[in-house]
Amino acid sequence: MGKPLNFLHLDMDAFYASVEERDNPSLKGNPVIVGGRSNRGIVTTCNYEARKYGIHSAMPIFMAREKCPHGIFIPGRMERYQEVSKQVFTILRGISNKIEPLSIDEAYMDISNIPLRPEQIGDLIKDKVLSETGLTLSIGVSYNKFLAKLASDWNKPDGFMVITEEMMPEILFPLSIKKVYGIGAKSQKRLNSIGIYTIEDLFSLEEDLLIDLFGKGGVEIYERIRGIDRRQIETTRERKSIGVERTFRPTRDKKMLLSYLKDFSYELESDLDKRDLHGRTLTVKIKDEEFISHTKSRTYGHYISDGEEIYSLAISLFSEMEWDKSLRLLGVSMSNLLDRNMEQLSFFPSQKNG
Ligand code: TTP
Ligand code: MG
Repeated sequence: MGKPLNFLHLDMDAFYASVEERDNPSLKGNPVIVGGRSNRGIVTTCNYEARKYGIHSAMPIFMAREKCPHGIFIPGRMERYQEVSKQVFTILRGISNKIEPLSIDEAYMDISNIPLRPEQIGDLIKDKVLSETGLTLSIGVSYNKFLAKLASDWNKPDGFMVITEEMMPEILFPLSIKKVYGIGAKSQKRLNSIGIYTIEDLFSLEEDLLIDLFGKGGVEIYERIRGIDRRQIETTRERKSIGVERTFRPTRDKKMLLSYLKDFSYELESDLDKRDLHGRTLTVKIKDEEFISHTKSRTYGHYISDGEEIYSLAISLFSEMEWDKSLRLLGVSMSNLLDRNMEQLSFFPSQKNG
């Protein structure tokens, strides 16, 4: 039988570009590139039409223009993508609330309690997302996280792939080593230089050699390509806090600091939205130029997730903090979290503790 196929990973296809096409159907069929406002910027993403010209994320815009002069270049509307992401996550949560969001367009779903075959679950998710948002996504199902994520990337766009224990490890052999999480561009080069290009090549390396090359990460790589991955899906309920913080050049300019605080508050709102959480305790953290940290927290009588409200509460916490040196870090976080769907009835009658 093989191990149960409890892990589903899904990822929206050419997400920002697809949202642009959906909102403006006249773009359909054209290469659409989303990215920087000027030629100096970089490509955030592009649709599959544009990928035919060799354009990809992180490529400089001027280069993309060279490759595809008739492409349609769009600066991008982050707020809109957040909004659509929220819509997608709401649909997903209607199917199962055992969800671990990974990014704006990507999540794991624990499907162990859904009494349907993986193909049926895949169709259900795809149909619902397509009918409610007009967007397509790709899905991978397997017996662990690593393989589910690899599977969702198998036949994008609108892909669906199942990797069972019986298919392992041979199914992975032809893939490039860059498909292995933890092998970035640099490591890829280093491995290429010793003649390792595919997962099959990688498979022939001893664990000790991988440890020499990648440190502790080497063990992970050794295990992953053999189908060993013990990570569980961490649904939002187990999270203790969620926050946004960033380091910057030391400054004591209050206006600037408040504008950071504002940005972080809205980012926190969107992170909470994505995970369908709200919280009762807000914390503001600062670190001064001498690396001394301070935090200030307050617990409120109601649950909060609205960016405007977070911002105004964060301002009062911040103004109560004492700091006389320049600050190099600012952060806001929410704890005492609660799943907003805690009471919501499950979509599937036989789903237990779902
Ligand atoms: P991805 O899922 O990596 O890319 P994608 O959805 O555009 O395309 P694919 O079909 O291959 O999944 O990223 C999701 C969104 O995140 C993407 O639409 C834009 C954004 N993004 C960045 O902002 N910077 C980046 O470097 C990448 C890769 C994506
Ligand atoms: Mg995507």
